[in-house]
Amino acid sequence: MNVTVKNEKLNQWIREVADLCQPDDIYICNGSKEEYDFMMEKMIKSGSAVPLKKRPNSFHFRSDPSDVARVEDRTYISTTSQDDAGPTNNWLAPDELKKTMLDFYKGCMKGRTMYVIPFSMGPIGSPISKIGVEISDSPYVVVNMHIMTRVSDKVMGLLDGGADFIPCLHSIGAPLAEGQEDVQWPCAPIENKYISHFPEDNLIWSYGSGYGGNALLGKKCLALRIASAMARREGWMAEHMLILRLTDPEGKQYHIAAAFPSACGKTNLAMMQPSVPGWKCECIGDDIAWMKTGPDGRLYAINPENGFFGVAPGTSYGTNPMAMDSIKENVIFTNCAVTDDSDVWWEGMDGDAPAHAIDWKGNDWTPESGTDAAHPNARFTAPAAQCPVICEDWEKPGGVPIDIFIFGGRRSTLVPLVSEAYNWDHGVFIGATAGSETTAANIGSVGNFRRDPFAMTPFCGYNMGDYFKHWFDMGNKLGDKAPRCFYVNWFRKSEDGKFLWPGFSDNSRVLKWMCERVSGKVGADETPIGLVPKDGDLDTNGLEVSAKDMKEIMSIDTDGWKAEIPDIEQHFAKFGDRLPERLTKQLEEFRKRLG
Ligand code: OXD
Ligand code: MN
Repeated sequence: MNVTVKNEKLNQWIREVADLCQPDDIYICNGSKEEYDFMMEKMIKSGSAVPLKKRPNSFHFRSDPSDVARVEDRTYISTTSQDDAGPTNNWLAPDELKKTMLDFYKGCMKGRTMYVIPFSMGPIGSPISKIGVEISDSPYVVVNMHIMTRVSDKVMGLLDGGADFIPCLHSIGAPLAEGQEDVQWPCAPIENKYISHFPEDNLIWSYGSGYGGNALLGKKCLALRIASAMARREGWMAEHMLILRLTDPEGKQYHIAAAFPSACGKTNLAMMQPSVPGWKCECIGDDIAWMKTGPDGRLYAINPENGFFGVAPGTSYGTNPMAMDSIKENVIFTNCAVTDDSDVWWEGMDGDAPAHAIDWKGNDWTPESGTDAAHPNARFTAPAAQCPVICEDWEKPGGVPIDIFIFGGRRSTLVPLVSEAYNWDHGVFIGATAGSETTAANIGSVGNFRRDPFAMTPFCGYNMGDYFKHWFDMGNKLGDKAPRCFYVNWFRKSEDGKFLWPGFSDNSRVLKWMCERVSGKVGADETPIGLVPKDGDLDTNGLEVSAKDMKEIMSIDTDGWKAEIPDIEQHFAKFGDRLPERLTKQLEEFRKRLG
């Protein structure tokens, strides 16, 4: 284990972790294709990766049935004072949490290789990017990090030159005793899993899970939880937002950043192909936006990621053709079904279900089985560059200027298709009160309503009251250059339980209206909840939605909104004196508008 790197902080950390976790071996990753192929080869031999004959250079993995999603209940923001983590985060004191986790980490990599993964979140060298180093004992993590982040010896070069980095320690928590045979997906039991963040030290410790956001630490842990805390300190924004560019028929570009909770269609919207003629949509990112003010005072966004970790079920040529075309080759699939002709399949894919497949648990499956063939949170990991509509500026170091913010969630009732905030403060109010029905992206119940401010509830690395204040501070800084704020709901249902809005490519109609608002081409009607399209302004040409349903989609049920007020009050009360006065004022004004 004679490993030395030139960066002294990194060198020392590698040594400390190796002493603690006692791996058999240490391997420093360089991000090369040879490295990727070598790791895959190893995992094919061990039986954890299955090559797919129908998709070149693509592989399928099956996780342990207990390790299928993010574990919000086991996720901690560990600050000296509990108040700094706030009411929406699990908290343990850093000393206590570190002590517990150090006990788990002791000898946890025995029988395994410790991989050191230097990565950049954001284009290497961009002034908005950050370097992380993940230490992990999971080869599955290494290959996923190759796709999701920029793993490269160029990053090691920057570290050699003294660049700072965010240490991200990960172990699956499954040491192997001498001669012990490995299992297909080693991990620790749920009660021993910890996804811990120490924002005061810019430090991440994850133990016990090998799945997605619990284990690929560049994504939710670094790019959202730690980055949001850094962003607040440094005056920028790290948000759970897709980024897209929309170009109108005259060639004018608009950049949109949209925050929706997990598994609410961010990937679909990010790659949407407009049904309105003459409009073009290009994808910049599907999950995370890092935004800083530029020299012209506008807000510029980059996508810190390098790939898509998308929810597979429901993805089809009907719902997201660009995603389907992004996952033809060089993809890692997790927890899908595998067909007899060696392809993946999931519920909602185009065409008929296969007559027989092996389901995500490894069992024989037929359409008569009555169970899901793919886990509802089955995922694909695909390089962003493979998306046919990836924007040519998606890696522009300085980012793209944001014109529009969209907030939203899954609400089967009450919330209309679209409304615009009256001003920045009202925008912060609609973001702060956003709510959604829960999805399978987290372990826990599905379909329950929860307030999910700015879709950041699971991802804000500090007190959310302070996070609201940070939004107001950013508004002060941006002044009249601030993006305009909108709220959407693609998921409203009729009384008989049918979706009222077709969604997908027809969402372009809503985006078009937003752009026309920004360019001053259309007016809007004032309502208690915000500004809504005037009759005829929302482009419904060729849309197969009845006038009655259109009316219902846009209807505003004043009594229903009045009934929301006590819940919003309770939601705000949780933040105590950390709740900005400006939000209380917004609630007052909302109440008055409702009459
Ligand atoms: C994701 C999530 O994986 O939000 O993006 O869960
Ligand atoms: Mn997400």
